[in-house]
Amino acid sequence: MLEHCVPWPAEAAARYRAAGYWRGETFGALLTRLAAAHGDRVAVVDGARSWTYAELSARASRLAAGLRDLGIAPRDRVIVQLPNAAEFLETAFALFRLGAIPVFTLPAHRSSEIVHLARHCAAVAYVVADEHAGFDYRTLAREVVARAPGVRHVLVAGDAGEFTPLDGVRAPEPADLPGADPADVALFQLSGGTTGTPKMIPRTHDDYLYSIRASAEICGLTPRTVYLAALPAAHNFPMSSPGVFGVLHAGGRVVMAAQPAPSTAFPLIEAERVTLTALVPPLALLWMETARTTRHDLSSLEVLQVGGARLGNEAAARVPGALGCDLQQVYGMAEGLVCYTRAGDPQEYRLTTQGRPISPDDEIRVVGPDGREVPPGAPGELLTRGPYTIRGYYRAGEHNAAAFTPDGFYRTGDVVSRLPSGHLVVEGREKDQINRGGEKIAAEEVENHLLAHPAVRDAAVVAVPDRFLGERTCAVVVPRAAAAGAAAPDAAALREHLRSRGLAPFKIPDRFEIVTRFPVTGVGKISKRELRRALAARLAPPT
Ligand code: J2J
Repeated sequence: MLEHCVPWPAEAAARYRAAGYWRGETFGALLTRLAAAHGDRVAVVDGARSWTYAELSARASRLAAGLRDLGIAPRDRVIVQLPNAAEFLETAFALFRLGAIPVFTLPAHRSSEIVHLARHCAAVAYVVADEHAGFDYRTLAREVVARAPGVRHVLVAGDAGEFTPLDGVRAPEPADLPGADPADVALFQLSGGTTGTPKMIPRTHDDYLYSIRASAEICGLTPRTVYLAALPAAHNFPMSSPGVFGVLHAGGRVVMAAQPAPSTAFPLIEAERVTLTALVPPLALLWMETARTTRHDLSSLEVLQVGGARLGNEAAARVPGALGCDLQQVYGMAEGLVCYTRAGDPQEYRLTTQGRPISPDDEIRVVGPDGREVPPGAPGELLTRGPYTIRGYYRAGEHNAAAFTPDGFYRTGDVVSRLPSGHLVVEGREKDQINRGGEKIAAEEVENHLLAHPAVRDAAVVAVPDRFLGERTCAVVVPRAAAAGAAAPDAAALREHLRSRGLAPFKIPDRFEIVTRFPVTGVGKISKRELRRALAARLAPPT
């Protein structure tokens, strides 16, 4: 396995192979197999473009050969920051075929995240679109290459400016490519995180393909499936649960939506006869609201998956009536474990639980503060290990010691209760993270950026309840004592400060509260619990 990654113990790996979970196939080989089986079928639709499986495979090989000619080698890390477009799949499979390792970042990430990641994994290349959603990624790329000089190539889909156009990289002919070891890292996902910097999640061909194959089966995907990629395809949910890769695995069709708003998604559902898509709860609410008055025909939609944050029971019950399709709840994490409600589950479970794990070999422990398992049905922290859950983050020895138990269970930081049927209900969270409608924000990361402001003495970032997003972010800031006559910072100044530091826009707090001191616990630490309670009482809309 790639250096600085934590492999599964040999005994566990042997067990997962013997059970048939890890099959020794790579993503590159998978696409070859798919092209042979479904060559003339359409794999991906993006606006006016559509590529068959044979075309996608040929393009991926030609791009892989071109990347190799640029000097990109097996195991090199390549930061990929592409919106939902056909090139997303082409680039991913080109890197898989070459044995280079994509680091999938979100279109919303900015220099703070990209520079950190590029340095942390010594990335040699960065792949972006020219523009997306009003943002020019070439500007970002200029900053990235200046601050992370190891990035030798910037490849741009579209108008490349001074950089290398992706279109010019493809070799005229596919070539023999080195390929990859199925037990090695195929790609990096990013952790929602709880620490000062985003953590990188190494996923192997073996483990990720198992989760994709099993997800496709649980979700009943077939070559008839038409999947709308509405959430950013780089995120683990629309990538693998079963997501774009699961749909390709089943021989289905992926329809790329540039953004998830109903104004973009509804016409695509109608035109492409979409059968399946995945959303986070706030978007599901928006879609339900918009569907009331839409003139678009959504009748092809069979299943709406909702996950990434807790969908309220009341909203869950409204999905079938509002959108004319079944609801599937998905509770997953880029670190591994994914739970689904199943079509055959009793209705009550489909509406009120977040499903049960993919694999019979997903080990689940629900523990109290003392680390001992709580009685069935009682809430506790979820710990898990299994055939597609990582044993450690990339280059994160110290953090790994806290994030995993000595016997390899991942501490999810989620508070769940487990029903006798094995279904999990997500009750809350212990980790210091804000889940802003499915977008994860590590409090410490934003706090560190705030502390870098010269007029800030202390800062705490906490969640406040929000009817639409579930949670919004509030930064509570203690200014330095009227520092030599300098004005105390206000919300606008702090917002601008965070923006200028290149923080992804979704991490910039919705609200700032300037206070003179924090509530402290008995041992003198900030009591975030107290802060949350005080803010919730003051800010929450009356229910
Ligand atoms: C409550 N909290 C949830 C749910 C995730 C499928 C689906 C989602 C993700 C994802 C994913 C939740 N109800 N239904 O990777 O493959 C919160 C939990 C969890 C964290 C993981 C997938 N579904 N969550 O959201 O890595 O707190 O993955 O630990 O972004 O989201 O976030 P992330």
